[in-house]
Amino acid sequence: MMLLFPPIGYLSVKKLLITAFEPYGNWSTNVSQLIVQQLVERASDLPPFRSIVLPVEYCECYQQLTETLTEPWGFMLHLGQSPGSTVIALEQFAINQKSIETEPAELDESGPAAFRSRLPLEQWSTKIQENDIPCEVSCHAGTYLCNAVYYWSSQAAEQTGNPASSLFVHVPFATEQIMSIPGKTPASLPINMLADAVVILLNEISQLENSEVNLA
Ligand code: PCA
Repeated sequence: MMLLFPPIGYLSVKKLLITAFEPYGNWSTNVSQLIVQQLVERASDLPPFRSIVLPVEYCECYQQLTETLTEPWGFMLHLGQSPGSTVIALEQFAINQKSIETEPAELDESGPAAFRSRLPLEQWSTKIQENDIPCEVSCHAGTYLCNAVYYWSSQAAEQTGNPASSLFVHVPFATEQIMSIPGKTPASLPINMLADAVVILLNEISQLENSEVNLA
């Protein structure tokens, strides 16, 4: 299935940022990066976007992200890999906590305990499911870098007066990514299906009212 982006929504999205992560742990690729590559290939059918690939290390990631977030983005869509997951997960909460590869601690001692998404995630999840792609709204993005990026981005969105301009999406492995792994292969979905789901989200994002996300 190749989804075409309806041109009507294009004009409203002025500055769209999509972030992915570098490979980490035992994996030589990160599905978020593979999806961005697919989006770049489909760029002529999509609204203009800029993509960055973040390192999976707290300090470096924070530095690179905050530097990028000094620009006024209309929307920030963050993608991350969720090993073992069977569905695309639209994350509802970013929590002020880190505990993986570091001592348990708050991400920001003076920050709020959590940010809750104000986007119509259930509606968006249904849209994706209607295209036969497994998707759900997930409570929160865990306590690793994905959650940290969502927290820092939600904080930036709040500070710039566009609280509904950030979303984190956790993505299962792509089948193409794990086929060569010896032994029992983990759960996965085809890369085209994962990219299609993100295209559906971009379509929904582009249809948000300007007043909701201040895309101008
Ligand atoms: N997934 C990890 C960090 C980077 C990524 O792609 C996470 O779920 O936090």
